[in-house]
Amino acid sequence: FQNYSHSEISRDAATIKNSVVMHLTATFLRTPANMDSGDAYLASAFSVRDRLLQRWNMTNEYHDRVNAKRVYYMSLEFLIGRTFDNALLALELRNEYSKVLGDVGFCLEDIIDEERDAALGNGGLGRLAACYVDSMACSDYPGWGYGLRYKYGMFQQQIIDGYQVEAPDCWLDSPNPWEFPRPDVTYPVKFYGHLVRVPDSKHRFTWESNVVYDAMAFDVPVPGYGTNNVGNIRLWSCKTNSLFDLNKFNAGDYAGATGGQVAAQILTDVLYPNDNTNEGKELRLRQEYLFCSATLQDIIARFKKTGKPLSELPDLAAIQLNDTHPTLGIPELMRILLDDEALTWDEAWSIVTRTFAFTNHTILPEAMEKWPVPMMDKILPRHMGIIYDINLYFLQSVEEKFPGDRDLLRRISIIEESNPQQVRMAFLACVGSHKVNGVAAIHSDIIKQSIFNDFVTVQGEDKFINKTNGVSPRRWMNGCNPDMSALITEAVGDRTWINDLTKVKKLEDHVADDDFRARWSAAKQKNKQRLADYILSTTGIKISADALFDVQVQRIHEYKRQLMNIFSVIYRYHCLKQMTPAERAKEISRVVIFAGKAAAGYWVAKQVIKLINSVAEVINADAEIGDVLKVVFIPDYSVTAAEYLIPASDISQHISTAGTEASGTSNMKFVLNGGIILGTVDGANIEIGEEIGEEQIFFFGCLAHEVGDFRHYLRFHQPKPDEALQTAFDLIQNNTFGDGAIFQPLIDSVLRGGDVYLLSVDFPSYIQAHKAVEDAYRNQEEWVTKSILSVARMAKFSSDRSIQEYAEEVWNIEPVRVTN
Ligand code: 26V
Repeated sequence: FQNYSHSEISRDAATIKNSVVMHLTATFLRTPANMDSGDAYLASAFSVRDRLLQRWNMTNEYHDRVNAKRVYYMSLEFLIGRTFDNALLALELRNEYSKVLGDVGFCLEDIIDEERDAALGNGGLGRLAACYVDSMACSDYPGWGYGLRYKYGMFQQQIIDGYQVEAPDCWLDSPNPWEFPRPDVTYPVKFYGHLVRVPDSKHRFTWESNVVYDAMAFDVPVPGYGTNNVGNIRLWSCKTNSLFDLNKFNAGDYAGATGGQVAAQILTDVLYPNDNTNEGKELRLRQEYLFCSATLQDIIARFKKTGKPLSELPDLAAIQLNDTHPTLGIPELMRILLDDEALTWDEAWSIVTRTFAFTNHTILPEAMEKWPVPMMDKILPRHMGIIYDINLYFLQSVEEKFPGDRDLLRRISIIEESNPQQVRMAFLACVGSHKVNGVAAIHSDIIKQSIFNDFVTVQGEDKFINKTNGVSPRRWMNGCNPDMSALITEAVGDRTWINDLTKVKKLEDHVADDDFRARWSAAKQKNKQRLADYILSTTGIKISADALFDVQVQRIHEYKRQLMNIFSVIYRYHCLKQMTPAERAKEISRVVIFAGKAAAGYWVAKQVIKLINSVAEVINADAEIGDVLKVVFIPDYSVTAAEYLIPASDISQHISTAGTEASGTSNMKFVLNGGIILGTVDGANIEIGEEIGEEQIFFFGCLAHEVGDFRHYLRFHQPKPDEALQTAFDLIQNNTFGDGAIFQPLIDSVLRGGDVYLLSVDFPSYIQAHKAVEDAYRNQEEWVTKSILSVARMAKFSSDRSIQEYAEEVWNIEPVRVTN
């Protein structure tokens, strides 16, 4: 193997064909004569992965050789979606594979459709992680994602009788071409047990326990577009071999012998599908620790290969915590440095705080992670001790700066003095990190004024920064919207905009070009027809692609206010019914599209889904209304469904109560695909408005700083719904959409529950905003102008920009161009 080199596999049709046939016959024991489209997908995917593997080896070898500083993005969620098409585009082999597959009678689109989503995430936070590793790969940053390989990802949503029903996501039932098992990369992870102090040491313990699990690595390649760089997401799976009980087996107790295996597997069996609520389940804590321990052991093992002293770890590794879920990485690194490496506390703490940084993604109180001290102490006795010490030294430093302020110490302590005591994970993450960031400007301001207010006082303002989210132009423009992308390529002159989105500015030069505008509209129209077909095939509902497509797709949550949206649909239905046929004929036809999952235990959210489906059923069957108004709930929202939906929207709704949506990322995706936002002054909507200009966005509703007063007022006063909202309530209550009683709790959440999300406050301006949208849509010429100008001004929202900011201001890493 002396002359082994990474020379590229040839890209001609014959080579591609040979490699597909080789995999078909040798990997899957099929022949060209008996293959179906599933076989064709697998064989093609494996042949593409050969190429990725080659670049992947080259990347890692190169980074090792030059001792590149790496960033590790630790996240319990990676919402990846499909990989095949993404990889074909990255390798610029899409046309070649299309031709080769076409020659044997397959259509590439159908083959692509054979792949199942990797849905290892709930929503925004998990998808952001996937966009960020994509950007690292494309921008040549040496970066890895670390996560868990759940056997069951995000549940599949079925709609039965209008209700959500959950089914398991068995995504690993068929072979997964996009993962490489690494049995050689396996680490033991301990739980429970007891501590023995190492004699004559202050901070050094031996942790003894018989409960040891093995975490084994699976690597998922992240193809970089326009570069040899291939990133990696390393996912841990709980392995079971060491738990096989030979004594029981020899005694004939076969089931008992593998009992340990069953218990071990559970740790990585299932993704917690609970977006934004912390349940405090013991299994979740064990899952988080398995993840953190395996990841930190792996990072240290890689660092040690450099032969450098551990004091230099922060020079070669940066670790980003994606929310508090991986926060145990902080005490875990302390444990390794103190107990295994025998460093002093101060040495260890300096290394830890220079290595970690932390991103906060929500301020909803119910999402804040807290763990009962007794639970933590039982499962992770060593870490509990380390957390106590971290807290002790931290509080001592606070006391030194602000002597005698007992209330400050109580407020800022990592340990909450409740019964039982709780570990506040956000505070632990903050104390153990050198930078803390929010995900949009407004959100980063809010966290400084609320949850981290005392920390700003104690640790200084500079530690708290903003990194506005972004999304990958590869998947969310070039991949999902080929026709619009071709127009951008034409305007820019080449395809470089895909890795440098500042170039879309060039579109402004074409905004007055009639031919260009016509093709821009035609691209949108084609996407709308594609979505109409998709809706017909998934729901049986026939819609007209000539209607205005009004889309709200995201997790179902009270703060996102899908309820306000459906109330407005009901009001609109009422208005249409009052009109004469001649009047109705003058109205803008509209299709209101919803999709999204509710957490399995979130009853109110599930009732909202039922209400949407009940309203849809009545309106869609009303012959008098016809195409003027249609309502669709698309089941089982996913990354792949989003790739159909987003390019097809005319307007999309991002209507959270001001101050509650940290950023939102689909808002960026819709506008990047020429859609217009109807939204509140919240999250990244605000910055999108600043970039594209207020004429290009429809804002409504109260402002974040007004929310407190309204809520306070509504705690003591019944809300007064305006006529429109009252009309919607009346229609529901007089059984227009089936038994109104089942929806009374939703109405009561407004009328009797304090209207926490301020539906009654924002409804009048919401209805006004809808009118403004319709008026604007009537003028199609102006609408197209808005659409083109919006895309032209959206460069800021590429995740490449976000990642560059993190790299320069948080991680202190530089791009490394991988060469042979
Ligand atoms: C919390 C928990 C609690 C424990 C169980 C599992 C679980 C999963 C997720 C969460 C909180 C997720 C917070 C979140 O997803 N935030 C969203 O992050 C997006 C990316 O920054 C942002 O665009 C959204 O506005 C924000 O809601």
